Amino acid sequence: MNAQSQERGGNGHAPTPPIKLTRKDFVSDQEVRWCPGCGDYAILAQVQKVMPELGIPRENIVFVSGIGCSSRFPYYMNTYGFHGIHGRAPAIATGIKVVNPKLSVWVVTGDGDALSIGGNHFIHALRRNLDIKIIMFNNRIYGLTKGQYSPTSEFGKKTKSTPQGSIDYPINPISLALGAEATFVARSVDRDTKHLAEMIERAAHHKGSAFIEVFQNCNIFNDGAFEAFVDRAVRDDRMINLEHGQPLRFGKDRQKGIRWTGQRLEVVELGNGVSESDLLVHDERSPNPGLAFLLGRMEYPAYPVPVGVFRAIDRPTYEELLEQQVQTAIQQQGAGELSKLLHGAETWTIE
Ligand SMILES: Cc1ncc(C[n+]2csc(CCOP(=O)(O)OP(=O)(O)O)c2C)c(N)n1
Ligand code: SF4
Repeated sequence: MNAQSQERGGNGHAPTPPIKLTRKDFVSDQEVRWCPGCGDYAILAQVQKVMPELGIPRENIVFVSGIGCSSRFPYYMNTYGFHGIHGRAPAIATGIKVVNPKLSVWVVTGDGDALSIGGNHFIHALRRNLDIKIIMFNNRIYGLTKGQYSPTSEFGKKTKSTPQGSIDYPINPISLALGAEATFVARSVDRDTKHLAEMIERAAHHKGSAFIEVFQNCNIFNDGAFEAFVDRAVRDDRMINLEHGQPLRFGKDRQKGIRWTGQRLEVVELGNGVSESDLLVHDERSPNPGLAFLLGRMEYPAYPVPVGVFRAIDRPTYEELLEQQVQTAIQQQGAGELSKLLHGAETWTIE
């Protein structure tokens, strides 16, 4: 933990006395009930690894979820937790954060939970910029209900509920989060443990709503959904790591890059008149999300698939603005009395 994060309680909150916790402190006594080989284990392991590094006492941490395999997550964290109802974790998290802003509030959700039944709640949690962290496990399927297509399943996907292939166009979660004005948007992969830990840590230190999409393998109902580009043998050529201030380079020998033609993004080989200075430089702090949006649209095989932080900007949080409004109202009109309000002039007696 750096000095600055220690001073801020690791999450931009009120200072807390330094505490020394380990990964084991965050492992609960609950039996983990995911299928052997599920990508959820790797994500759980990275969250449990990062948590002690934040220096936040466990009693100040809450994990909130909806319904799904991924949403069993709060049981496995030795922190406070709330296993909610399908799609409504952002609403529960909003309530928790607003009444107790010093808490570190995390939402764990699946692509079905967040983007189908919970789409509306998801969008508005991001738009309001509450200081909550949303980790979305994207396996492009409904796992818990045994393999129906989800809002991120690809067009034509054959599942138990789409035996002739899905005729729904999928949502791109990064585009959606950016469109919802999220101030922090990132993506990682379950098996890339180092990168995933880095993204979780970045999200934790971001002051405002943070969204991480994690490509997660459901080895039972959608095995290998991301294999075409995450496989170790090909990933260097088929994925690109976004790094702030760095030119967009990728490939085994970093011989390829992304250039802006003036109209669209283009994959180029370096050499033959193309140099690094021709490549786009990633700016995660741009106030305009336009470029981040274009990067979020890059898909294999036309483009390398980006991971990393697409956007990280500063904006006052909802709970800060709310507190300011309350204090201003108190200064202008006094603290007020609930009983007076309830029995004020505009009440009626029904007889
Ligand atoms: C109101 C309501 N509608 C539907 C369901 C059934 N249901 C439970 S989990 C789920 C989808 C889970 O998929 P996802 O969020 O992608 O999570 P995963 O299990 O893949 O981790 C559905 C439709 C429910 N529990 N409640
Ligand atoms: S059904 Fe899929 S997502 Fe659910 S626990 Fe099993 S492997 Fe994981």
